[in-house]
Amino acid sequence: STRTQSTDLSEFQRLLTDGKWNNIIAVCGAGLSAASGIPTFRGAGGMWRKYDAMSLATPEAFEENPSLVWQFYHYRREAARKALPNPAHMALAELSLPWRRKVVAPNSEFSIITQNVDGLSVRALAMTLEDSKGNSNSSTVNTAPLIEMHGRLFDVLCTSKSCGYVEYNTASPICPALAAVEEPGEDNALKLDLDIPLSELPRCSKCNALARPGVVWFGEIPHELGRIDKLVEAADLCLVVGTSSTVYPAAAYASEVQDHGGKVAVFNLERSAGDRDADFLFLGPCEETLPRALG
Ligand code: BJW
Ligand code: ZN
Repeated sequence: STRTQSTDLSEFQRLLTDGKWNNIIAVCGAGLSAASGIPTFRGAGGMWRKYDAMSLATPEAFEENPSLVWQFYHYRREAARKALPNPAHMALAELSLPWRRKVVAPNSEFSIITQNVDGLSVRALAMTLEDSKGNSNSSTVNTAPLIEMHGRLFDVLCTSKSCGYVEYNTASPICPALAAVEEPGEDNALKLDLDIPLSELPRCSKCNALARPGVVWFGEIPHELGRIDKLVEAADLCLVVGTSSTVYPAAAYASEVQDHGGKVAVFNLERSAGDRDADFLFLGPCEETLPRALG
């Protein structure tokens, strides 16, 4: 094809405000939270060198060694608790406000579909709403939808099928035994070597069965796929932010948008899967490029 690719941020900004977009979606990944100090899985700044995160993020790993997997998620929960939203989260949160969108991308709807489980996009939205209280003359604001398709680090899920209770729990540590997990050293190498008995791991507060992190592991079905499919089908502009675009189904959304005639803008520190076909490619830290693009 003769698709041409632009790397011009101000051209993108002009196109955004020319009012021709009806439905904008942002498909986000770990790179969005990198500047908040949360390690990515793959690519530049990717961590978990000692432990292969991919081999810990499976139902099989949890079945085999729940103590190991809980230590990993304890570490992840601590990192997310200490982190703050960065300018890229804030830029997306601002675009979620109707009066902001009126200026930046007139007449459009907007939704955020994030693969991240750290909760930083939700916190950014709450902060933005708090900041802009004076701007709104009603007490409730219809912010754009925000879908956390791979779940949340602070959801704790009962493993008993007959119970299935989900609790939102930000306690640190989530159970006394996990207090003994060491902080990672200089090299960020995790030491996940405690052998915690099942009875001392997090338990369901309803039925006392073993609990697990409320995240979506490989082979499990991501959340709200029906709602996401509708948003992807309707999208005429897809912002792909800080994802390696290697994990499905999220990795397919951008090309689905292009297949029905929409445009794609990729914001990534480095080259990533599918970016050859992007209509816009903004290489660099998204905490710098995204606020400029949406500014
Ligand atoms: C920066 C930056 C800065 C750095 N600024 N950028 C073919 C089709 C469909 C499915 C499959 C398929 N083949 C295999 C599958 C199954 C599988 C899959 O995709 N496997 C692949 C490895 C091939 N998928 C699944 O199992 C999914 N479920 C599923 O398919 O169900 C069946 C079904 C679905 C739909 C319809 C019908 C059936 C579930 C996937 C669950 C993924 N879970 C994890 C763990 C979550 C919990 C946890 O966090 O611990 O999710 S894995 C991990 O990868 C995590 C992430 O959300 C996900 C994506 O990673 P992400 O966000 O892209 O991060 P990175 O690290 O890869 O990339 C970061 C990027 O940022 C890099 O590019 C950097 O350059 C960049 N960056 N700093 C901008 N400052
Ligand atoms: Zn239960």
